[in-house]
Amino acid sequence: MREWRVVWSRAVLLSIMQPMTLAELERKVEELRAAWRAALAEVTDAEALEAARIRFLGRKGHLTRLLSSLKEFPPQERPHAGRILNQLKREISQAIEEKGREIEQREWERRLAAERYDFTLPGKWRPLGHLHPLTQVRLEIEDIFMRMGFDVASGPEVEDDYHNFEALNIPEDHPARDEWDSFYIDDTHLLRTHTSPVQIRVMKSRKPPVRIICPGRCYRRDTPDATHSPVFHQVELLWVERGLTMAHLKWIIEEFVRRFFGPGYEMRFSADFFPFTEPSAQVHIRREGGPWLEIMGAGMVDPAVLTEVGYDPEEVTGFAFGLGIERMAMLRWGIEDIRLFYQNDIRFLSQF
Ligand code: 2NM
Repeated sequence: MREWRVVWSRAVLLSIMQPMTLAELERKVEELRAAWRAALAEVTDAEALEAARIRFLGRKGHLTRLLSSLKEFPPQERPHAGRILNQLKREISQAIEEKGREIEQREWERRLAAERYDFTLPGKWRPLGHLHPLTQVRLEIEDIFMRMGFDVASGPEVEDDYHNFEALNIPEDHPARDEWDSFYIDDTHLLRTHTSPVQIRVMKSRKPPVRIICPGRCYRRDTPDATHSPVFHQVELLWVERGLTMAHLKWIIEEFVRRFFGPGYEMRFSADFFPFTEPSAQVHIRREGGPWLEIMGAGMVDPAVLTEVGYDPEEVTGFAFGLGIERMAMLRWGIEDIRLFYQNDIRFLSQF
């Protein structure tokens, strides 16, 4: 048996579907405009606005559907049909943009009212601490010498006679021991009077070349006054290597003065005596027209000290110096009483 299939031609379809007339389109456009205005009136937030946009302008939206019927109008009616549809489309698009801005503005105002941040108010003052002036000076000195290739070494503050005195060529009953009035813990232990014992320990544990600085706390049994404190801080430097001379020592000190105090200082070495160096010197600096200021003691390490730590003084030489951190700080800032550093008076400390 033969099957029959009905084939609908475009012409037949159109005649059945009865294409829209212009008047009908105008009516629909007006209905849609009214529907849009009603929908818009209901919109109060961004989500609702987006939903309305999709309903009217989306791919399957009311207006989009009407626009796609344009092609069914005879060519002479299309311009008019297009115009009224596009007018509505423009109205809707503009309304969406305006409403969007309005919603954003209202949201901003709501947040301003609710959160009430006033960015023009002055902030709360939170004082920031800072390092103690002696710490600042110590770190700066460490930095200067580390850049020149020196290691920072440290050791015990409670020392024995041997490391604090004997190894440094200061035998018992030597009159020089009186220069370092010390705090003894028991018969053979004391609070170190300088950081030199650290250098003895380092030399005994390493082969030359040795390039170190030893910053640290030291103790001497002094009566406190403007320039003496029973607790104070030192940095000692030591360089031991083949061929070192006093000239190298002078260069290192000159370089230190330039970096710590700045340019324009004159330097003077004068003879002094320390049991652990030979020759020994004290070092002064002065600025044009200013007074000479003593900044440190220095010298070539005594052959007896080199021998004691197991080095051969025929093979290597060394130089050393010792400076007081308090003294450096007092010179830098014009502080006249060493005791100010230890009184923890914030009016003093906060100036640095
Ligand atoms: C100073 C002055 C001169 C010094 C010497 C040594 C050592 F351990 F190498 F022998 N350490 N520190 C020295 C030399 C210290 O202080 C005013």
